Amino acid sequence: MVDRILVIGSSGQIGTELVEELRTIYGNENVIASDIREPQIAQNGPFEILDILNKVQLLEIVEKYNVKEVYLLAALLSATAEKNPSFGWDLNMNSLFNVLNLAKDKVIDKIFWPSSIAVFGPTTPKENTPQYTIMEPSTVYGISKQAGERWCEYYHEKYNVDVRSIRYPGLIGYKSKPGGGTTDYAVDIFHQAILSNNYECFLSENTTLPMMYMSDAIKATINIMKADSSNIKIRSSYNISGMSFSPKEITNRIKKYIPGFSISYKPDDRQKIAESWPKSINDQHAIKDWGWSPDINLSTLTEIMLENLKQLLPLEN
Ligand code: NAD
Ligand code: AKB
Repeated sequence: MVDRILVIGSSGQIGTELVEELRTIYGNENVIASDIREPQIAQNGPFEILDILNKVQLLEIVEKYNVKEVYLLAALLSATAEKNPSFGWDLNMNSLFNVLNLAKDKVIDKIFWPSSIAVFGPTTPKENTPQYTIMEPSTVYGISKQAGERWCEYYHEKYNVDVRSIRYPGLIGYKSKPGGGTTDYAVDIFHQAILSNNYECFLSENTTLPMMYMSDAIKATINIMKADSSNIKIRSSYNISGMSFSPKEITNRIKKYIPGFSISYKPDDRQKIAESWPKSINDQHAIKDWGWSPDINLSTLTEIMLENLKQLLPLEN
C-alpha cells in the first residue's frame, strides 16, 4: 500500500487550499482530508470526520489509510482563543501532542505543524523581526504556538521526530474564509469592497502587519516538507515573509480598482493583539536553508483577490 498524507483541520482557510494542491501533486486518493466539520468545497478524494483530540479515532484513520505524513492544521486562532483560553490551550497543545506521539512511536514518519507570527509579543523588535529574538507572546494563541515550537524541537532532539514548521504571517486568499484571527480583516475587506463598496475595519488605519498570499503559504508548506531533512536546521519554526501593509495601505490599493470604495475604523479587542505583533519579518534562515522566496506582492494580491471574488461573490449571494 502507498504511503498516504493526512490533513487534519482540512475544512479551514489553509486546509481547503492545501488539500487541493497536495492532491494535484500526490494524487486524489493519497491525500486524506479530515475535520470536525464538512469541507467548504466539494472533495475529489477521501474525507473523514475526525476530532483530533480523540486519539483512538486518529489512530484508526492513520491505520486505515496507511498514513505516513500528517499536516496538522486544527487550532483555535488568536481572536477565538482569547474568548475561550482554556479550550484554546487544550486544542492547540493536545492536538500537537497526539500527532507528535504518533511519530515518536514510529506510526507516522513526518509532520507539518504551523506556528505563527503570534509567537512574538510586545517586547519583540517590531521591524524586520529576526528568527531569534525576544519572544514574550501576550495571547493564549501565541503562548500555545510558542510552547508548540519548543515541543517540536524537543521531540526532534529527543526522539528524532521529523517535524517541520513555519511561522505563517496573516494569510489572504479568495477560495476559503478565515477562521477567527486578528488578520482576518485583510480578507473581509475584499469581500466588502465588492459586496457593499465600504468596510468597517476592526483594526486602526496604520496597524501594519506581516501578510502573505495563500499560494505563497502553500508553496512554503510543500517546499519545507519536500526539502532534504539535513537542510531543515531549525526544528522549532521558521520565520517567512511575504509583504507588510496597514488597513490604510490596502484600502488605497483597492481604490485603484474600485474608486468609490470607502473604509471606516472601529478598533476592537483585536487591535491590542495586532499591536503586540511584528510589523515585518526577517526570513533569512528560510531563504538559506530551504530556498524560500515569495511570488506575490501587494499589487498582484489585490488584483487576484478582486478579479476572483468578482466572479465568485455574486454566485454565493
Ligand atoms: P481555520 O480556523 O480556518 O481552520 C482550522 C480547522 O480546524 C477548521 O476547519 C476547524 O473546523 C478544524 N478543527 C477545529 N477543531 C478541530 C478538532 N478538534 N479536530 C479536527 N479539526 C478541528 O484555521 P486556518 O487559518 O486554516 O489555520 C490552520 C493553522 O495555521 C492553525 O494552526 C493556525 O494557527 C495556523 N496559522 C494560520 C494563519 C492564517 O492567517 N490563516 C496564520 C498563522 C498560522
Ligand atoms: C491570526 O490572526 O490569529 C492568524 C495568525 C497570524 O496566526 N491569522
